[in-house]
Amino acid sequence: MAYFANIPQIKFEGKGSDNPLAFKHYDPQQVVFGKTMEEHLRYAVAYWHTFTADGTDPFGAGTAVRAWDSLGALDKAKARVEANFEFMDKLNIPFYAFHDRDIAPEGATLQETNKNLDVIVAMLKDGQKASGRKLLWNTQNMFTNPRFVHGAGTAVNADVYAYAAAQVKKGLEVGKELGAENYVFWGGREGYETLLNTDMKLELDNLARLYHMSIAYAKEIGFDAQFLIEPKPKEPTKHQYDFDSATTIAFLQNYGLKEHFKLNLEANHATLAGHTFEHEIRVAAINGMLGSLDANQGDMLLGWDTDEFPTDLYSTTLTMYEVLKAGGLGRGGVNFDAKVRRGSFEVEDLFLAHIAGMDSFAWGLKAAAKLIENKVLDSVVEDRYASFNSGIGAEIVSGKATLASLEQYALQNNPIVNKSGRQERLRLLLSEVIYSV
Ligand code: XUL
Ligand code: CO
Repeated sequence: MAYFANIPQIKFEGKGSDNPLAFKHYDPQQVVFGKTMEEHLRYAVAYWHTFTADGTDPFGAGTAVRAWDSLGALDKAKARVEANFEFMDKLNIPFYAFHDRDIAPEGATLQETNKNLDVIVAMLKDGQKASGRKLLWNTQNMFTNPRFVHGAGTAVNADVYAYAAAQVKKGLEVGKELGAENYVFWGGREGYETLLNTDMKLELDNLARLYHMSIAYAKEIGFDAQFLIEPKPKEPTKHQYDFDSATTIAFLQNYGLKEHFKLNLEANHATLAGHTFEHEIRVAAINGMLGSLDANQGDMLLGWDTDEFPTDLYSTTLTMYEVLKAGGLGRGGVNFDAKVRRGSFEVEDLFLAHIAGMDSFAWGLKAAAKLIENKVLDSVVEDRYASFNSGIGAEIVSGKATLASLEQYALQNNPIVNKSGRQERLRLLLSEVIYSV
């Protein structure tokens, strides 16, 4: 069955086109900064937002109108698999990503749940083979079911912890079966509400134990995906343990896990943590931990994870600037962890939203390449730190300087002369580059 029969194949038509169902910037084969756009961006569809979610919010029922709405649970899951590959083909998106519970319904027991999963995974495997589309990553949903009310890998109840471990084990097997490039851990309930009833140390130790067991099992079954942790500071719990890049890296280092993981960074999670997306990417990159991106954006006027499709060109440009500077995404990609607004309930909106995100990131990629090729920011940064290239600065950087030698220098160096950072000028230059590509 064709689920999107009214939607044409989405093609690149260029900047002059006024066809809403066409790309104006994303030209997969166009070479930018030494690689095709397709190779740089490695776009992925987020299964949960695109095929599973229906627009339900805390105040109202779902609004989405989908061809599979009236089907029973397992038939619905099967229809979504077909829709997934048709959707990826129409938009020419190479990857997809899912949680276990997005793709198949839970049964009455873990055995039944795993059986449902097996049926759908077999279908996904066939779909991947027939289409050449691939799995960017899979993960386990250990936050929706009420059993995870007090956590999963940080559960207060050992029975829940054991269940979570079983779910991760199955997730790793599914990832191997489908050749996932990465395997994600996002700690939806790995945090706490109040210290009055929480043993933080035990929870963190247990979380690290779960990760060590996962590494061991992946090795045992020969699943060689890159493991990723996705930081988020809050929501659903008040204090999430993987708060941001820096906190997560420190956790991984403390528990001897750093070499086994990289980070999956999400724009709206960064802003919830009080950071920009580019800050999170820079922190990961300078620590050798940049893995993959969940592309979306928040809303300046709302304080929660709104997961909007990314259309802010300043953000997509600065994001791709960080990615290019870091040497690319490697096995990672740009996964649209984004949902259409509740009012955008038609199937066509799913396409329009992905086109908006894909064009905005392609635009950002072109602008970022130009920023680097024209040394727009590099020359400013080089000049700003030039005092560390010679004289006393070179002595500091080489490690020769001591407190005594620096004191001797400071005592006779009067007055100190500083230069302007020229931030406003740079912001305008950035705008000029974005609108020139
Ligand atoms: C939640 C979120 C998750 C992860 C995967 O905010 O981003 O969907 O991407 O569990
Ligand atoms: Co995400």
